[in-house]
Amino acid sequence: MRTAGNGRNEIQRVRVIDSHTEGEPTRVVISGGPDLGSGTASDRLERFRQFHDGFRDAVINEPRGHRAMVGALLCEPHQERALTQVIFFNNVGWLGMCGHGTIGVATTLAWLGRIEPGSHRLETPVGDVKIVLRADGIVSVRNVASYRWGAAVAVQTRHHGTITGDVAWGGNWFFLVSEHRQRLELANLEALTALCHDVRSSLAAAGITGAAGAEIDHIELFGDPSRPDADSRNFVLCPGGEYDRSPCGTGTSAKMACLWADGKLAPGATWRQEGITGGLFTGSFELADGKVLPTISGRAWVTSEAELVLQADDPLRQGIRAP
Ligand code: PYC
Repeated sequence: MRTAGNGRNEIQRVRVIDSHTEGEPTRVVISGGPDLGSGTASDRLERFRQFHDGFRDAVINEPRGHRAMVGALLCEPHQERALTQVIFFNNVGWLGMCGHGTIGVATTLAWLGRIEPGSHRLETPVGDVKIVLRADGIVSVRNVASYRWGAAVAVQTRHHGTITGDVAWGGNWFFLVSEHRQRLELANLEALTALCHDVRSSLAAAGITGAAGAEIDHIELFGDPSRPDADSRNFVLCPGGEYDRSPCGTGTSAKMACLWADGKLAPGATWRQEGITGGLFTGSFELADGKVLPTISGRAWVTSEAELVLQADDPLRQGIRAP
């Protein structure tokens, strides 16, 4: 960490680049982050979790960030063939993978002149992903293998009756619901958020999980698209209680795994997922070992370059921790 000061008020400076991917913000830490030692991305994530949770709060939460922001910490890769390691984090914890965040990282590295159009490999705590940066700025992400874990799982919720959905992995755990009787519009944000919270807590109370007891911490609702070039529109509630402004890369991966399992989408066919703010991800997949290998494409735009300042005597040096 880069620090400077007079000892009484030591200053930590963290250089970040912010972008949004189809509406959803990513804050890439370029320098000033914690030293997480060496090893794989999951080794480093463990150290991040154990010893540097305050850094996560300082970078993401107010007053330097906001609840919807996703952070990306870049680390030296473990394998020679990889470009970088990336650990994604949010207002309450960590993400296994993040589709919109990966597009944000690629766009940020291109902005810095660190990558050229072409293909690059990134290491994440849940596996390697491949990115292809095109000359027009579109980034494709070949995500980790995705699969449906539970089909038509019914959960008795506290306030919304029985809700049925699929449990699927797309780099994070999702509960995907098509029958929800809600309008998928931002004007209906409060009701959508309340429903998703209810579903999430009801899944946990009922002991419905992903593989190995993993918590299902993303709830994804589907409805008809509003744009003519999309197949579907979604609303995704993220673990920290904020909604994804983008169509959610890992959620779109989970969706394609379910569509394939239902015989509704074939390898190589295109799925165009609209997000709740109107952005679009284009997806397709190949099959490998009975699992879906999704590719998601979208665009990010850099919104700011900044240096965060963390002063030792600032009572909010570590931000306002999410409740
Ligand atoms: O794009 O995968 C995604 C994502 C996960 C949480 C927010 N965005």
